[in-house]
Amino acid sequence: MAKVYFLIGGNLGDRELILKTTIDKMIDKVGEKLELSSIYETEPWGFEHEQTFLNQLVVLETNYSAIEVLDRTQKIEKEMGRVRKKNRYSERTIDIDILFYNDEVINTERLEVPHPRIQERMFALQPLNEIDSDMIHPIYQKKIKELLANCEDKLEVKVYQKGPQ
Ligand code: A4P
Ligand code: MG
Repeated sequence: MAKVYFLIGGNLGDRELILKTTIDKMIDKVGEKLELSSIYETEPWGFEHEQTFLNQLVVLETNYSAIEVLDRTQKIEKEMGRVRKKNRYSERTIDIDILFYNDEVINTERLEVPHPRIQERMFALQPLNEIDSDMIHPIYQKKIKELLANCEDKLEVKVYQKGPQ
């Protein structure tokens, strides 16, 4: 059994309904729900767009390997109508990122775990901090609350709907 932390989010369409539907599909296809964070409203990181994101942390327990989990979450992104654009960072209906898979470090062409940009992003650190502030990042060997205290990202991240959902 593996404990997997996902950050999901999007800034197009009915953002709240898309989060809820995505979580239902993840529970159906990936694993059992352990925890959900509050829903956060977050300014786009890395690009400009008029519509803010809704982001949420999802923690599941799964029997699937990390790459099988990625296959399954990418299938869900497709079902949810995600259209990939050429630009590196762009607007989207839903993105499902694997932040942590147990405390494993994975570096393959398709999959990097822990997600390489957690420490630069308040929209990832704040929901992580809500759920597990003492968890140790397996590469930096620092607690989430320490990464949060050291993060210089100034983009706005606010609670949109307080959890648990
Ligand atoms: N991939 C590698 N590692 C992972 C992982 N840990 N989890 C590969 C998920 N996928 C992983 O992803 C590109 C490729 O990353 C996948 O094919 C997979 O094999 P993608 O979903 O096609 O593209 P993307 O998400 O647009 O690009 P990227 O570089 O993954 O961007 P990020 O880091 O996901 O950032 N601002 C706010 N406020 N909220 C957001 O949620 N998200 C992004 C996307 C940017 N700005 C944001 C937000
Ligand atoms: Mg992504």
